[in-house]
Amino acid sequence: MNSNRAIGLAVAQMGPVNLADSREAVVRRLLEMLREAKSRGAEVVVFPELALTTFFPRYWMEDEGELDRFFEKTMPNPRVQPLFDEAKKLGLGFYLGYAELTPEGRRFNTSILVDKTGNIIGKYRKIHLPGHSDHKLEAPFQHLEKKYFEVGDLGFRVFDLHDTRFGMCLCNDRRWPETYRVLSLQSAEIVVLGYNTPSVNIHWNEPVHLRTTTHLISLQANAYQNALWVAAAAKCGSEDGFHMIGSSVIVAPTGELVARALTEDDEVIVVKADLRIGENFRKHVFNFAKHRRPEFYRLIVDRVGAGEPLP
Ligand code: CDV
Repeated sequence: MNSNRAIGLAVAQMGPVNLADSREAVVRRLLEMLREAKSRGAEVVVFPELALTTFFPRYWMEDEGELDRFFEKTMPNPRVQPLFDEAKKLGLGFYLGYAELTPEGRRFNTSILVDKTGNIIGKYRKIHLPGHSDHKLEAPFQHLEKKYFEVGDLGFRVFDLHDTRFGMCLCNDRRWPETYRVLSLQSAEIVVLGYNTPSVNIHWNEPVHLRTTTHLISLQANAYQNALWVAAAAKCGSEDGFHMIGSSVIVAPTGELVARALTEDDEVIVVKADLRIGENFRKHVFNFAKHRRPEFYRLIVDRVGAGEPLP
């Protein structure tokens, strides 16, 4: 475990990636933020979900060939290699979200954790896929994660990086308490995640400000209730006219916002995350071994949807 019990944690928020932007151009932006994060004391940098492309699930596509251009068949690959090389040179770890196409032709919304030597030490495939798989002609845009991705098959696992225990998730996962609890039951100290959250809800007339409110509430409540740090990186602003919320944040185990992005552009926020704060909560109010009562939580795993009350 990390002996000084503090780690330089950075979130590298991204402004829009438009359809016409090349991978090379996107990677150049990531490199710039990597260097800035290093100069400001970061040891690990968190990039967004589907960081290498525009948020393509907003577009209806029937042609596999058309879809393929948004997916990475290998990781790293020549277009993304400069990011791995620079991170190794700088001695930085990072988290990166991208669309994964496996050799068997399976598609996942994926994130990886890379250590300071440039090795991939962890992979996560998104479990809570939001949206729909049908073509909603009446909607202003689509949210086709259920069409373009399979449900992740790797579970919620933890990975040790810089002597700190990390858990990963992606975007909609951050709204589900089960995500964090499964990770905190494996002693996660920091949960890292990327997100693309459209400002407009295509299902009902949700006031725009609620998109940011519910984003922050989800992160803050779950950081506190699981005694861990949360670092969340947005891709935001207007991608070809489709706006997504910003408000990338780093949240302490107290539930407090310690850093928050001010713009909807590429922006780096950094904190020295004191891991002892989480240790205190885990020793006392959230001492799981002492206080949890799983015999009363059975419904959480036995039932999926809400049903009748127990007899
Ligand atoms: N990319 C996402 O998972 N977005 C969802 C939207 C659809 C609400 C989110 O939870 O932010």
